Formats: sequence, structure tokens, C-alpha cells
Amino acid sequence: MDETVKKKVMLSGIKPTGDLTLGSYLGAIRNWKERAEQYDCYYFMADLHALTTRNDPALLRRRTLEQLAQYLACGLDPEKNTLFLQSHVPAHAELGWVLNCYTMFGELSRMTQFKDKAAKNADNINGGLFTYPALMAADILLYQPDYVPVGEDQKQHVELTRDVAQRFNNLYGETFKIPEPFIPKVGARIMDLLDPVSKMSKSDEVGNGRVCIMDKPEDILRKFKRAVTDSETGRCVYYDPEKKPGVANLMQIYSACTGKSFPEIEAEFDGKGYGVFKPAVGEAVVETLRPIREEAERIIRDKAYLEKIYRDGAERASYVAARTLRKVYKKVGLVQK
Ligand code: ATP
Ligand code: LTN
Repeated sequence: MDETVKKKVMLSGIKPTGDLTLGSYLGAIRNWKERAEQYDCYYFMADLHALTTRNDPALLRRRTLEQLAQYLACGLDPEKNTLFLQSHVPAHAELGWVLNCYTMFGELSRMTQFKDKAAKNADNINGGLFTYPALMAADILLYQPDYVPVGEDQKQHVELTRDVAQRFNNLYGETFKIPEPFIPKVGARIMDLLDPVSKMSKSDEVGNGRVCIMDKPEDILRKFKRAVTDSETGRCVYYDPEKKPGVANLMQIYSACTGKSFPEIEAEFDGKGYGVFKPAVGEAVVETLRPIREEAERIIRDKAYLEKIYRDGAERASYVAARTLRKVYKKVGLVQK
């Protein structure tokens, strides 16, 4: 590639609120690494976002570093990607405040993630949970990205980010690039294996419905053998998300892990029952996750290496973020230092 041509920018983040799931991997991270060559990429641990729900402090710290190790194990090269902790770049909180003042109460009230989380944490519906999308807009807009690779559930937040950026640009002139969500065709919404109408989520109760990147092969296989399907017999492996959500979810997972299309999967399991299909999906997941788990276990032991990566990442990210923040402060009328 001609180095003088400015690369397009990609950015995304994940809250270190639990062990990364197969959903976060297939919906988001897998698509990050594939684009490291063509794009200038920023990926961070959204630790400030994690504070919107209660965490044990020691566990949050541990999970943040484990998540960084898992990003690296998933193939994100720290030379080609800027990897950092959100709280290490103060511009996120600073721009977050400014954008809070340009994000409407009505817009925030419509966010489905807020409604879901408020229902799940009825005793802790705090201000941060409500204004979370304004901080997320700041996370994104600071780096002027072209694309934000996320799973389907985050599309609404990226759309709100676009609206806020557009509103700001209309008021003050071109300031922010308007980013696009980048959502994969397969794997954008992996469902719980035991409850295939609910999204697989890392902060839900630990159970057999959720597969984590760090799960051992025998646990992964057991979870897939127990996955909920339906009572159809005979030709039963075909894609119909309305009538057969469990099977559709397993087909999505199998397709994402093997690269096979739905017609190919239907042909492969034609005449075979769920007793053959479910373990096959389990095996495909085991083989996809095995190298990641082994590499993450190795990296997490090297604390000095992790520290070097997040320090370098914060330095690089801060440089870019500070430039956007200065521009914004000036436009809204704050006196420059
Ligand atoms: P939490 O339970 O803490 O809200 P989560 O499991 O929903 O977390 P996030 O940290 O919100 O996961 O998401 C990380 C990234 O992975 C986001 O881009 C999100 O869209 C994507 N993602 C999360 N769960 C899934 C899923 N089940 N299927 C596809 N993509 C997912
Ligand atoms: N809201 C996202 C995590 C997140 C994010 C971001 C994703 C925080 N800031 C910026 C993309 C870009 C979530 O709950 N998964």
C-alpha cells in the first residue's frame, strides 16, 4: 500500500464486565483483526463504561488485563493496532461531558440497551447507565473513524453517535467525521444456547447457555450437546430463524466458524439428526477458540508485556484524541490554555 495515502480508521471497544463470549468474538473481535492491514485501528477496554454496573474492584482490574490478553490472542498485533484502556485517555471523559450536553433526554430514553440493563439492575439505575451512549459517542468521535465494527446490538448506539455528530457539525461547522457501523453478515447476533431468543451475553449468569473464549474444550462440547433445538425429526437442519431459532443460531455459529454457507450446511446434515449436528458445531467452535485460549493463557502471565502495550497504546491514542478535543473545546467557546 502507498504509505502516503491516509488509511481509513476503525475503532471499537468492549466493557471488561465478564469473560468474553463466543458472541463478542464472532460479532466483533474477529472482524477487527481481519482489517488491521488496510485500516488504522484503535481498540480499547471500555473500563469507564464498566462502572455503569457494580463490579468487584479487584475483579474489574483483573478482567481488564485478561481482556487485553484476549485481544492480543485473537490476533490483534499491537504494532498495527492501537490497544489501550479507556480510562488512560482522559479525553474520553472530557468529550463525553461535552457530548452529554448535545444528546437529548428523549434519544437516551429510547436506547434498548438502557431499557434492558435498567430492567436487569432495577436497584442501580444510575445516571451513568442512562448517559452511557454520550460517552460511547465520545469514544468514537475522538478518533474520527470511518467504521465502528460491532455486533447488531450496538447498531442503535452508533446511529445515535452519527446523529449527535451531525447535530454538532450543523451547529459549529465540520468537526466530526460521521462513522458507519460495520456489522458482520454472519454472527452479528449470537443467541444463548439454552434460550435462543435472548442474546448471548457475558454479564448474564454463568451457565450452559453461554460459551466463553476461555472455556475448556470439554465444557464447550457439553454446552453444545445440551443446546436447545426443537422436536422436529427427519430433515431437521435448515434455516428458519422464526420457527427454529435454536437451529438457526447453531447454523450461524457453524457458518461463522467454518466459512460454510447455509445451503452447504443443510446438505452436510441432510438426513442426520441433532445428535450429529450439535456435536459437530461444538467441535468447530472448539477448534476456532483453542488457539486463542492457549495464546491468551500464555500472554496473561507476562504482565510487563501487557503494561508496555497499554502504555504505548494510551500514548498514541491520547495524541489523536487530544487533537479532536482541542478543536471541540474551541468551537463551543471554552477559553484555550
Ligand atoms: P454485557 O453483558 O456486559 O452487556 P455483552 O456480552 O453484551 O456485555 P459487550 O461487551 O456489550 O458484550 O459487546 C462487545 C462486542 O461484542 C460488541 O460489539 C457487541 O455488539 C458484540 N456482541 C456482544 N454479544 C454478542 C452476541 N451475542 N452476538 C454478536 N455480537 C455480540
Ligand atoms: N457499548 C459497547 C461498548 C463500547 C463501544 C464503544 C463499542 C463502548 N464504547 C465505542 C464501540 C465503540 C457495548 O456495550 N458493547
